[in-house]
Parts: sequence; C-alpha cells; structure tokens
Amino acid sequence: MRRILKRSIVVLGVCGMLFGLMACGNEADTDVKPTTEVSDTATTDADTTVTPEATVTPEATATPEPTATPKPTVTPRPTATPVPVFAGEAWFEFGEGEPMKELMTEVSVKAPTEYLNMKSEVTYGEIITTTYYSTTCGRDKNVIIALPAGYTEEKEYPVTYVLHGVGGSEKDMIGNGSSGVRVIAANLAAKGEAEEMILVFPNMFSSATKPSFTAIDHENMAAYDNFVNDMANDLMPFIKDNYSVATGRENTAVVGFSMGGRESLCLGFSRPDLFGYVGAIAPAPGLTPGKDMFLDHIGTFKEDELVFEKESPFLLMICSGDKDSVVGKFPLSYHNILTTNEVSHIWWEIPGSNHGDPAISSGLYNFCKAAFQKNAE
Ligand code: FER
Repeated sequence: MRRILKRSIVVLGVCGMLFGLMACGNEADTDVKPTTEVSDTATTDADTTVTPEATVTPEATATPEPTATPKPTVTPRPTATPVPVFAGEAWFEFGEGEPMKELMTEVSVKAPTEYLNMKSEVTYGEIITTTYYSTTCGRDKNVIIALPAGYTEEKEYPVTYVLHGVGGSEKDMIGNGSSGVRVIAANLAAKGEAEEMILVFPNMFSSATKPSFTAIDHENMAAYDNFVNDMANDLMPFIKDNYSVATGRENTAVVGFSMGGRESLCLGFSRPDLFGYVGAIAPAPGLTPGKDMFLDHIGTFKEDELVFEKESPFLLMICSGDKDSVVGKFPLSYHNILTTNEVSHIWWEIPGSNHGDPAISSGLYNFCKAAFQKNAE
C-alpha cells in the first residue's frame, strides 16, 4: 500500500486558505422532530428526499481507471457478492450476514436535537488540555482529552480520536453545543445508548519542519497524512500511558470532519490493525487522486488500494451533506470507490446540508452510537 507519509514533496503552488469557505457553523436544526428511528417509510422532514444511489451520477474521479489492474489483494467475502441495500436512509454495502449492519441497523439522517446540547440532568466529564512529545514531529504537540463523566482508574475505557478540518486545531471538534462530540457522546451514554468513552482531540498537522498549516498545497497535505505516524508512535502510546484505556482495535475509533474525515480514512486504511471503528464526515479531497478548485491532489492512495488485505474495520462509515460547497462530491466518490472495491461500508447523505451542520452532528451522533458496540452486551 502506497503511503505518502515519508514523501518529500516540493511545494507546487500556493492555494488560498480555506477558512472563508468553511461553513462549520452551529446551526442546529431546531425544527427537526427528534427521530431515534428512521425507516424507509418515514414521511417527515427532508429525510424522505434522500435519493437512492442508483440515480446518482458517479463522479469522474470515482470511475475505475482504465489502466488499473484487477486487485489480487481483495479477500473474497465469505458471502454473496455485496449488494447495495437501502435500509432506512443509508446505503449499506455488504453481503448477506455482514456484521457491520448490526452495528448501525438504521441511521438517523438528522441527529435528534435533544442530543446536541448540554442538559442539566446529564453530567459531563473533565476536559484536559495538555501536550505530548511527538517523535514524529520533533516537538511538543497540543492535545485535548475529554474524559467520560465519573472517569475512574478502576475501569478501562475505549478511545475515540476526533479529527478537525483543514487549518484547524485540537480545539475545533470538542464544542459544547451542536456538532460537539463531547456533548453528543455524553448525552448518549447517559441514556445507555452509547459506550462511555474517552475522546481525544489531536492537532493533526504533523510536519517535522514547521509548526502549523499554511496553505492547501502538497507539502501541507503530506504533513497531515504524516499524522498516521504521530498517532501510532506518539499519541496513542501517550494516551495509553496516562489514562485508563482499553486497548486493541475493538476499543479504538477514529472519526473526523472534512480534512479530519480524509485522515480518518487514511488511518483506517493504513492501520486496520489499530482502528476498529472509522468514521468520515464530509471527507476532503485527496485520499485518492482528484482535482478540485484548490489542488490537483496526488492521492494518498490509488483507488484500487482502498481495500483491506487482512483485518477490516467493524465499522466504516462515510456521510456528507448533499449540498457541500467545499468538498463537493468527493465523499460520494469515496463511497463509489469502496463499492467498486467491494469494501463493506455505510454511506448516507444529509439532505440540504452544506459543509457543516447538520451533516457533522448526523455523523457524530450515529458514529458514537455504533462505536464499540461489537463488544457491547
Ligand atoms: C480540498 C478541499 C477541502 C482540500 C481540503 C479541504 C486537502 C478541506 C476542507 C476542510 O477541512 O474543511 O481540496 O484539500
């Protein structure tokens, strides 16, 4: 599997900063009726406008390259050829009997609003802002850790790493209101609808030569992709040494938004030995080769490299707003590539969502519910 991690890439051009385009607002959709179950017969909201995949024109980038040779590495599934199943509001790509479907039997395309904000009856855990030494970067890096309410060394907790967008920081995804995964996870756990977990918010930018992101260019993208080394060699050992964590891929999840979604997929496909649960919300371009308004992305992986050779995640989830003006149809193209490659995954679009909420809270809500459920009784 080709990795970009140690590539030394000359800066080919400087693209404009993306901040102005990022619409990561906290616009909770207060009109939405809470839906804990969505069925394909639901008649409320925009949810019913989800277009079945068959009518979606695939992105040009999702088309298998004519020169691509068939993958010898794809392990044939023990079951029938995966068929797309439209279950509720999401596409589940797998063959009969795939365990992934049991983890996310249905998807609430819009997260119920009651889970998005802090509640007086729920206790929220401690937030720790600290640093760890990154051998990968040769410097201290910031990280924020959100412990579950009632955290005790007597227990061992699964860990979810939550990854920010381009040019962002460890502070972005924790949020206290809508799209704040700490609040969503705690609200779910308080109702027994999610496992208690430790949330870790890293700063993904992992250059050994400069401290922070400067532009969407190849050099900066390589620094983000290099996070896989920081994660495996520095951050995960730091978390394990300092907190009471349950180890192993069955207890380790990664989810991210936009650039963080792309890096979640990068981590998931690079290190399936480490991450059992992988979620990408509006994943950014560049996981595979493709051009957008910012950059002609080299692609961290070739399309036919997005396969799992040995173990595959228990959950691989991608979602995106269908009106995303920043990452466009790249998330859909990843879904199409995975379908072509017969990689089991779950995919849905959030009707009407641009690059922010309600897509972010939809992804986080459904991901938190499903994470670590393979172990749950
Ligand atoms: C790109 C377009 C969008 C890109 C990254 C983004 C890596 C990320 C957006 C975000 O994180 O919000 O071409 O290149």
